[in-house]
Amino acid sequence: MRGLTTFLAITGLAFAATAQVRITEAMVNPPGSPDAGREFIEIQSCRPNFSLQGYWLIGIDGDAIYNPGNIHWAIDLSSYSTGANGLLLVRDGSATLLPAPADETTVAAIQFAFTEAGMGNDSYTVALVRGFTGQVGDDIDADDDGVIDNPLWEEAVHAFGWTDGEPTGRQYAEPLNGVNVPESSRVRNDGSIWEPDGIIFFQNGSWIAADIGRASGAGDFGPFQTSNTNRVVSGTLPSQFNREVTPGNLNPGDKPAVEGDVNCDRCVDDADLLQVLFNFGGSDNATDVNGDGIVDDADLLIVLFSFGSGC
Ligand SMILES: [Ca+2]
Ligand SMILES: [Ca+2]
Ligand SMILES: [Ca+2]
Ligand SMILES: [Ca+2]
Repeated sequence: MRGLTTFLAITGLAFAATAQVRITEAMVNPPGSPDAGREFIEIQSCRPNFSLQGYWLIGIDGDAIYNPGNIHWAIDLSSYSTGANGLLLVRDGSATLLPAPADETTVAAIQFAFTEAGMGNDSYTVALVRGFTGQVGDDIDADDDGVIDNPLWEEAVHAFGWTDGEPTGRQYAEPLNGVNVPESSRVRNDGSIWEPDGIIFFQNGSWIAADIGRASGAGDFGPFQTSNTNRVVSGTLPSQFNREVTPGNLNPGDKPAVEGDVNCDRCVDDADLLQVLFNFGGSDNATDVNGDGIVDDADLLIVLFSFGSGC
């Protein structure tokens, strides 16, 4: 009976799309200036050393003076793979942000990756997409109403965004499978709106978007910490989290990538096995563990050899 129950429970999961890569942390507006050279975006894959062929990070302007929907910058991640812990840290400079990234993390240091002035500190969206077909300066929102009318990607994977309190400010993260940080949660006592400097996503589904300052004794390159007051929290933050910003390191409470983990719960068990079996002979991207375009016995063997890992 237990087998049948498990089978039925898994059947529902087997067809749920599971993103293999997520944005895990970003700092758009570091304390002090200039921003450029000290910003970062961190992403994590469910499985280690994951090829990012076809993945792009893009910045989307939301402020009226910059044309809402304008592609501000676009980074092709195709030549990168995540590290053994699943992390890729995208940096716009080579000077290390503290704490230093883990040895297992892949670091992509690209000068002016987010433009020479850095990511916008106003109404702004950052998205992770697959199959980006546009270029910098293209407009995904011709009439600036906040609704995407010109999608330039095959698949929207994850995103975050916010507005800065101006009525014409736009954000695009929710239709990109991401999070718009609500403006109603960011009202100061005097009625003005504060914009987050960064966001941290945790594997338990919670996230925090907050102002970011220097930790005690920190210089321009960190360590940084999230504000105690200007912060928006969704869900229950992990008990291990103590306000730290951790570019290129696992977020507190999070687990590293696990070989053979198909459904992204950082544990290889019968759920992963069944997902491979249900997709056997197909080309489901999430289930194609070795990335050769087909779900077959090679993928099955990887899952079997990893059975129990991370659990
Ligand atoms: Ca910035
Ligand atoms: Ca526009
Ligand atoms: Ca799993
Ligand atoms: Ca395969």
